[in-house]
Amino acid sequence: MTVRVGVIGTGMIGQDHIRRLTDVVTGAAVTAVTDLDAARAAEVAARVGATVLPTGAELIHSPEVDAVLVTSWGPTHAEHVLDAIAAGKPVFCEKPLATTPEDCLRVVEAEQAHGRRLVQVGFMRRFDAGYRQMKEVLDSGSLGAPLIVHCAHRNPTVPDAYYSAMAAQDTAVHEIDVLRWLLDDEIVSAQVITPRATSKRFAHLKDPQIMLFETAGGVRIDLEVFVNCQYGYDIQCEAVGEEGVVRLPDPASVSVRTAGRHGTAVPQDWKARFAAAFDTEFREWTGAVATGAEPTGPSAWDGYAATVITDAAVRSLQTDGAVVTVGMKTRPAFYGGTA
Ligand code: NAD
Ligand code: ISE
Repeated sequence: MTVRVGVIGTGMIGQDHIRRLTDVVTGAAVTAVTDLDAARAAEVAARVGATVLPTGAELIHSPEVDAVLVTSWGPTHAEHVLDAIAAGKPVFCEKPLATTPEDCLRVVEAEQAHGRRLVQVGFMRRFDAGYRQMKEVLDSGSLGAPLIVHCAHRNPTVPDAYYSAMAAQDTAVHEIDVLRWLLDDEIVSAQVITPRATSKRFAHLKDPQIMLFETAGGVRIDLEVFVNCQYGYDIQCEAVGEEGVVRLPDPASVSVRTAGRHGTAVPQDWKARFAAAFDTEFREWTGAVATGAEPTGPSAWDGYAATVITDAAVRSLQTDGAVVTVGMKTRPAFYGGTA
């Protein structure tokens, strides 16, 4: 069966996922698109032979659409995801699931009322080969209990519209999700402290930021978010256990020796760094949809958890580094597991 996907939002990542669904993933086709910018939607639709529909609601309810991909702006996500649940259609929503915990909970409640999982949230790091290898090692117990995790999330630069709270909301949110999954543990507090700011940023921005998280099990996490590091897109993660350390591998890259130096390339953006993870994410999602199975990737609950933890980090940033307790609801049995 070919899964017919309708895409809401044909901007940067929408176009990348449309290319992926068309050229990389087998068993899927993009049959309908919509965008507030009708000209952009028409141009993208023409590339893949899709129909342009005027609104997200019409796309979701179209008989040409089996499953929905939401790649519009964050504040519009909840409305489209709720509409897809009401239509009983599987929906893949790029992060964030919603921009407020309340809207995330509306999705969680609607999905439970529907009775089976329909929602997957676009936290693609869970599909990255390196993070999956790290999880295997941690789950095997060979390192004993994890104690500390050191992380860094560095971008070469960000646009002028990026503001300080986005370091948590847009950037660290990926570590927040992947660390809950890696450790199978919940984050219970957040603290954000700011060293001297780099001169290579817009004046309004606090960059870099150091984020400290604690889990229910007592693991301490430190995360450097530095979005104007200049040299590349660099993701680091090292978990320290009682009996050893596991480290995220750098992406495979040839090593070059020339002019008295020895080095390897650093990716320049997240699209290149996580290209294979995005491919796997969509292969697995469309594979589940094709067989009528529930999605196994990040759930609506994971989307809720990420937004609540992100909010705690933003509150800490806004209160000069206070330690903020994460006020998360109890996880419903519907979503299984602990984190
Ligand atoms: P973008 O601005 O390039 O594209 C968004 C598009 O959605 C625009 O064309 C806009 O006109 C359209 N749009 C907005 N609201 C709409 C609505 N209600 N109906 C129809 N069209 C609508 O943004 P982007 O960079 O592609 O980001 C989109 C989403 O993807 C964001 O939520 C962002 O956080 C997420 N994202 C995720 C990753 C990742 O690594 N997983 C990376 C980048 C972006
Ligand atoms: C961007 O929005 C993403 O989602 C990327 O994956 C992330 O690494 C980057 O820092 C964000 O700005």
